[in-house]
Order: sequence, then structure tokens, then C-alpha cells
Amino acid sequence: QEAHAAEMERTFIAIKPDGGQRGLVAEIICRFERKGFKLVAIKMLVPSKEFAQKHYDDLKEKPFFDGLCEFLSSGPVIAMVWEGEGVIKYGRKLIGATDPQKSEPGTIRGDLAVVVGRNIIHGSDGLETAKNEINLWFQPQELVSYTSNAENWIY
Ligand code: FUP
Repeated sequence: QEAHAAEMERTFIAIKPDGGQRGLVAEIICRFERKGFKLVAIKMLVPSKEFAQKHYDDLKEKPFFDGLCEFLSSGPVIAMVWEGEGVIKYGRKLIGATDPQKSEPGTIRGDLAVVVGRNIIHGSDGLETAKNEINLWFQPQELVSYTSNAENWIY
């Protein structure tokens, strides 16, 4: 069981400041939880602008980079690690397209957001970025190892 959990795929998910301000934290967590993914780390923090710049480092050449980092550091962020088979790719599916005008209804951004600069949630886009982002946002001891009874029924 322990070895199984260690091998399970993980992704970094963050509710951005707009999600918190709009009272959408429970709604967003609920969608990952009821799908069958497992929450293994969660904390609330206001990231510094420097930290936001690190998080979005691969977008530093984009014209919206400064505004994006300013925004991410403008209020509380709910940082999480979710675990489960296919959680990186399927997490992105739950989240929906980057631009909420293009996200399908039924997705988090499709149902709950309107503009790309306020798209309420972040999710890692691949195995490598997931590892990097989890390492950036969390200390190893903040990732909680536990067995949930539900897992026996999900898998
Ligand atoms: P995503 O992985 O869906 O979060 O999308 P990106 O990594 O491409 O973009 C990261 C964030 O930059 C988006 F969540 C919102 C912001 N962004 C803009 O503000 N304008 C754009 O044209 C594209 C992205």
C-alpha cells in the first residue's frame, strides 16, 4: 500500500486569489474530490511577487507576465497537491481551457470564470512541471502519506 502510494501520480493545483475572493474554494476542491482524486497537501499563503515569478518562470517573455505575477501575489492562494491515476492530464480536463471564453461548460473555468486574466485556478501541465511545482510550493514533509478507505473502491 505504501509503495503503491509512492508511485501514484501527483499534480500541483492552486486556487488563485480570485477563486478565494469569490468564495469558490469548496466548489473547486469538491470537483477533484468527488472525481476520486486524493488530496495529499493543502495550505493557504500569499505568495510574494518574486515567488510568483519563479512559479511562472517559463512565461517570463510573455507580455502578460508582470500582470500575471502581480495578480497571483495579490491575495491568498490555496496551494494543493492531488494524487491519482492520470491526475495531471485529467486535472487539466477538470480545469478546462486557459481562456474561460473557450473552456467547455462543465469545466471549472467554463462554469466559474469569464476572462483569461482571472481564470481562478492553476494546474500543472505535465509530469516534469508537476514535480517542479510541487517542489517549489511544498516541503517534502508537507506531503501527507495516508490511506483513504475510498481508494479501495476507486481502484
Ligand atoms: P494554463 O496552463 O492553462 O494556466 O495556461 P498558461 O500556462 O498558458 O498561462 C498561465 C496563466 O497566464 C493563465 F492562467 C492566465 C495567464 N494568461 C493571460 O493572462 N493571458 C494569456 O493570453 C494567456 C495566459
